[in-house]
Amino acid sequence: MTKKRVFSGIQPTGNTHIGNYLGAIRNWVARQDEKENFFCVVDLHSLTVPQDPEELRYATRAMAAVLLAAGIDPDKSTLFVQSHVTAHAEGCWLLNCVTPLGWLQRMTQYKDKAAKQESVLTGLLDYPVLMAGDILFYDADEVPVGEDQKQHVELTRDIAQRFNSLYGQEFFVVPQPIIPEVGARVMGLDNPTAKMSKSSTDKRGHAIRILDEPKEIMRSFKRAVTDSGNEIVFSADPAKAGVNNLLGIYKAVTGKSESEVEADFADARGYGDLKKGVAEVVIEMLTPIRERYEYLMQDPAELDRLLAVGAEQATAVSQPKVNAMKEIMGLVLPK
Ligand code: ATP
Ligand code: LTN
Repeated sequence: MTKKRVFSGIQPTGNTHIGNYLGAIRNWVARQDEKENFFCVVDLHSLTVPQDPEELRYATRAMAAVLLAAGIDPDKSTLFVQSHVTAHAEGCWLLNCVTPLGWLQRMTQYKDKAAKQESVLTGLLDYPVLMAGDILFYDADEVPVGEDQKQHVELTRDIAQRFNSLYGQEFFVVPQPIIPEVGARVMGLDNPTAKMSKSSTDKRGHAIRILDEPKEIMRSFKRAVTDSGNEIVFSADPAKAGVNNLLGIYKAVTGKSESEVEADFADARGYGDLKKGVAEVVIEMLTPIRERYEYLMQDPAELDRLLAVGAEQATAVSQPKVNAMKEIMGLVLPK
């Protein structure tokens, strides 16, 4: 049986956090053997909000190192940087010309991010079309992402179906979002009603970053917002969102069931013990990743070499697909 093809991406905006790890990266690593994998550091997506050029350049290599440190194996998966494969930007234009504007204006991520910008860039609105291309140019069957990206994968399906019906053939594979059962939506420690996000990590106490030192992880959990009660149980009560988030993180990290998690904290003397218990399992999970990251970042030439191999493999798949699109759409291919 041929393996299902997987595509996923992550922005090199620094500050990779446990939400990214539990919601996405960990699941990419876990299923690497069963699938044919393409993982992409989506630097072009990062440009949709203003970036410092030097920081973006650093963060792109750093993100590749984080993915390798987390267990992405270049012998099993193609790991590459989006801008190294020109088919993405080229094919995005072609998809722009079949995507109705109204579909993009309805995207919740666009509305949220646009509300935070003084001047909204065209690229921010077009972000989901670039993402659709990432997925469609590889004929990916599955797209493992956190909950917040579900709407973008659904839009990708709509764009694929529209193209297929406009040009009268099954040209694009219509992909499925794969959302994990646990860890799909880790909330901010400072505000458990908003998702943990890279762009908010400048605020102290918002996120646990993958590269945080143990002391910092413990400190951030100790500061996490909870409530004035002392009951340590899973709950849908909005007033208990902080405790629920901490228990959810513990559950995702340990793989235990909800009743096992609650049993682990049955003797806790209060939220202090809960925070310490969660911090300990997170520190244990992240320490080997941080150590491998530090090792990999000592050899940027080797990182660049791995990314060049990845770009070549990715180009071999996506450029022929974009060329075929051009042909279907009526463009003359150069001889
Ligand atoms: P930004 O805040 O800059 O938009 P982000 O934290 O959402 O960034 P992305 O690079 O956009 O990070 O997302 C990478 C992957 O991590 C995606 O699959 C996304 O769904 C997942 N992800 C992001 N935040 C969370 C979260 N809080 N919980 C679970 N998964 C998440
Ligand atoms: N928008 C995604 C990142 C992303 C992506 C993709 C994810 C860009 N292209 C293709 C899956 C497949 C995000 O995580 N914010």
